[in-house]
Amino acid sequence: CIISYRLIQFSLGIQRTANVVMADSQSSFRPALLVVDMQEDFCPPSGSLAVPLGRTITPLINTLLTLPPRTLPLKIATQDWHPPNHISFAPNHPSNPPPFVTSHTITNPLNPSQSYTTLLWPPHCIQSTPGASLIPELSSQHFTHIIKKGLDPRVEMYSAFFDPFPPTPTGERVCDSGLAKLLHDEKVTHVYVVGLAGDYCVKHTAYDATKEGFQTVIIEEGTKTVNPGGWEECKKEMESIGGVRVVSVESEEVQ
Ligand code: VGL
Ligand code: ZN
Repeated sequence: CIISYRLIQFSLGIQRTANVVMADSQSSFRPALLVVDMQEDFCPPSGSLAVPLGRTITPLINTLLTLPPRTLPLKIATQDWHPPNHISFAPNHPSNPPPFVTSHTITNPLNPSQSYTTLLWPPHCIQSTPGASLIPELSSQHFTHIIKKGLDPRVEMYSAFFDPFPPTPTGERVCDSGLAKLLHDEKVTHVYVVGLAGDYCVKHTAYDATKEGFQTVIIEEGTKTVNPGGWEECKKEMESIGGVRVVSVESEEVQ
């Protein structure tokens, strides 16, 4: 089909980028694929926080996962991995009616003067439950690393890198998944992000990837959003404010 044809073109684009950039001794190209939160609870039909059409991106992700290590050396899965008392779960705030509609203020455990208001969600991806497992149709045998996120009950963690609060002056953070260190240690230059959900965890993961200095690309057909109507706006924000490139494998090759 046209999508898989374009995807192969896209993959060849990654290879071509590698060849071109490596020929230029000034720079290098070492890509990593981040597959964000492809978990049962984020997928229809039975996920507690199912993203519309969430399962349908799996074939495209599996095609990327079968690229050989010399083309794509790092293939990293992330898993939202919450304790039952996590702050983002609506029922943990009984004064609020569930879910989505209500918001809650989260305060920085390391600096009580910092706080922000955010959404609450149905309980999802509770550690070691079936809902937290990666969906079985994902070719998980190809992952080189699996990173867990959202373990601290006190803070939200959409990004696979860090909680949303800035580090303290001494560099302390509430949560650090170790992903930044892994990518820096591996001398990664480019990060390709796919998975769920485009308007939450994929977006915040991509923002942190750019802040960490990686050339960051979201593959549009490799993600789905909680709010499909907001995707065009979301893309504009990510590109203009976040420095993230959003590419469509249907219409564009990596260059
Ligand atoms: C996510 C809401 C809550 C996500 C995680 O993976 O996008 N969304 N927790
Ligand atoms: Zn979550």
